[in-house]
Amino acid sequence: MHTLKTIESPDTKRPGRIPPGQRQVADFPVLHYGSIPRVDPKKWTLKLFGLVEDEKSLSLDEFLALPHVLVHSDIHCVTTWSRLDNLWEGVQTLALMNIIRIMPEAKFAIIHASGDFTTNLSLQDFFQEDVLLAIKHDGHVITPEHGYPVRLVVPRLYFWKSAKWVTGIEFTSEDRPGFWESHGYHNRGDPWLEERYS
Ligand SMILES: Nc1nc2c(c(=O)[nH]1)N[C@H]1C(S)=C(S)[C@@H](COP(=O)(O)O)O[C@H]1N2
Ligand SMILES: [Mo]
Repeated sequence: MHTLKTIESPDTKRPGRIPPGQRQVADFPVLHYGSIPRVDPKKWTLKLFGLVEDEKSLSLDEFLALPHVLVHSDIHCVTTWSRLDNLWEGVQTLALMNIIRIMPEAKFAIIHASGDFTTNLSLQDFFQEDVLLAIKHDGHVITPEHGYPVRLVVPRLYFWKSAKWVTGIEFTSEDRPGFWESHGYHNRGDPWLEERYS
């Protein structure tokens, strides 16, 4: 069998893995604003747009043809639950660099998801090696409530940055607060610094 490369998110190697103010859970809570979209995989596209040389719209088949990796990471939700040892499969955001040319003026990625949800990341945070567009969690296709068909996973920031039901990535020169960031959440969200609210 073909073995995928596994990337260890650096937080999994900390001697104490639970950030301040968090508690460990064994289950996998479901949290989001609005209702769970029913995404038709045949119609799903990933749009890469904004400050790129050629905007692209990938079908699910085209997206799945990109190289896959595994990422071992911890989840820290701002509502204080942490879920350790998650194994994600998907496409590293770094792999997008091979299919688009991002303009030098671009400094931020705005992640777009079903139902007009957005979240913002600096390109520095977006292009860490443990950040991926995930299709599987712990060996199973991601369920509709957790973001089927494709969700972002940003292991080193609070989980609200990990947009479910991703539909596009926009590259911008100016930062633009996303949904939760406009509703009082911190602009960056580092759990080790307790960047919870702004
Ligand atoms: N599209 C979308 N993605 C989202 C959200 C949302 O409201 N819409 N909520 C975020 C928040 S606040 C959290 S805590 C996590 C929860 O992910 P889970 O339901 O898989 O645990 O999803 C994040 N991704
Ligand atoms: Mo959240």
